[in-house]
Amino acid sequence: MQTMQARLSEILQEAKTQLENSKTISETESIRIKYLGKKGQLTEILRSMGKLSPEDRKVLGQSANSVRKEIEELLEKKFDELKKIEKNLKLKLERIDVTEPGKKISLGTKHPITITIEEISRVFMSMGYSIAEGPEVETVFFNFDALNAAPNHPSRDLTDTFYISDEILLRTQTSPVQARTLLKETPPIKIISPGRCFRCDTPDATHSPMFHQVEGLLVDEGVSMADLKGTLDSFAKQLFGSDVKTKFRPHFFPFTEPSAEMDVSCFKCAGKGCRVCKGSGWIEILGCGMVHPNVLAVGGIDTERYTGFAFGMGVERIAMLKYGVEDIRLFFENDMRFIEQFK
Ligand code: 2NM
Repeated sequence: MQTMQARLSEILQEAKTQLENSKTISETESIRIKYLGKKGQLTEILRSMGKLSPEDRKVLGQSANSVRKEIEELLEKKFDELKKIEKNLKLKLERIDVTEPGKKISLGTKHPITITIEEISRVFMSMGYSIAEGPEVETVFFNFDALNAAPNHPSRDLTDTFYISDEILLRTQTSPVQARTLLKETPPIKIISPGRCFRCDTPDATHSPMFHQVEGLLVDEGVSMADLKGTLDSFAKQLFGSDVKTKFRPHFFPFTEPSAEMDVSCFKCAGKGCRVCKGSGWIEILGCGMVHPNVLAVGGIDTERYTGFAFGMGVERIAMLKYGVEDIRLFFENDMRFIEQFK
């Protein structure tokens, strides 16, 4: 009984000294466990009191409880103190020096393909065309069937088109946007559809499996090939310079009849013949034609009342010609030294 009392004051003294010297929360926690934990020194004493007489148990119990209370209070004080120190340290470490000069925000530049799409779009918007958009993942129906491409048309081949499934593919041109518009709207229709297209091509200087197109469609009463020629000649003059000439050569597309390709006189050498026009004085820039009645009919358009023209051009090709870029792959390497030259 006497020794247990002595042991209690010893424990209190020891705990006090250790807590005074404790410098961290985890160290303090070990002290707590050492004295008050399940197998702690004080806990042991409280447990062993069962063997004492009731009178002794009462006296010792009171002292043991007051020692426990005191240790608990010291622990709480210590934990509070250490938490405050840790918090201050954290605040000090995380302090922001608001007087430091800010980080420079570097502005990006528009991609040359974006610039070219915007230039082409601006010309057609000035003529009253609106911009239509549609999905890059398309149905075989809108990409081919609705555009009068025969089931055996070579462009439908698995080696030319990226199929997702039998019915779903990556659009090979933006004309499905126009097929969708024909179904949705009634004439007069006057739209262009800029956007990304996909074809299975091995990349080289002039081919990329991902590229961009701007296509256009106009449907109204009394639209003729003369309207097509006037529109596209005006477009060429606005994009390449008012002194370029245009010429139309017969061609074939499934979705137009008759179809043509349009050349512009070389804006580099004014038609004399140079590297850009490969000596011919002319540069091919787009395909066009009068919309095939089958295409109008699928779109629910009355082919007795309405006619239309359509055209399509490759954006990369036009950007390469305009900016003198000799390799299409440069557009997609994302090398800022290249991209930044088109500010
Ligand atoms: C071209 C060339 C000629 C074209 C046709 C249509 C539609 F949907 F109206 F039938 N959209 N685009 C077209 C016509 C596209 O690209 C070389």
